[in-house]
Amino acid sequence: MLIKPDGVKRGLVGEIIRRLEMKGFRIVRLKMLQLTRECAEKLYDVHKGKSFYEELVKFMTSGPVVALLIEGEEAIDVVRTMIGPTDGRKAPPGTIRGDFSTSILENIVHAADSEERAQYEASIVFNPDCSLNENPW
Ligand code: FUP
Repeated sequence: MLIKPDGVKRGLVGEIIRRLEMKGFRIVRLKMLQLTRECAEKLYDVHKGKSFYEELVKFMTSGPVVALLIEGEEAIDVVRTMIGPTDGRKAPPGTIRGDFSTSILENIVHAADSEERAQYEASIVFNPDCSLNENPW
């Protein structure tokens, strides 16, 4: 899971981690980093060529993000339910996006949608080469 630049800027890191922990998930790795363009592109490889791709990569590299590796019962499906649908305007209240976003692009969080993707994404965000500056502050 990633807390995106808007989530970090708006001071929602604690609230998001609180929700995950209250639910019963374990945070097994956690890192703040600013993604390099190359790594943001790898992260969103499936969207390459789409109309919003450039804007998405720009946004994801615009500030620090928080990367979380989460463990727990059916973590992928349950976390996806907790974050809600992509568009913050359509995400129901009670979901992270539904409670904190009115945008499809700036939607606070990302969560992997399969175990394979979770492994792929973790290998990117926890790789020191993907961090523009080990201490973005
Ligand atoms: P999700 O799995 O809910 O994060 O959504 P997607 O993989 O479909 O999209 C990834 C990101 O691309 C979104 F978080 C924001 C961006 N996006 C847009 O900006 N516009 C769109 O129409 C679709 C996605």
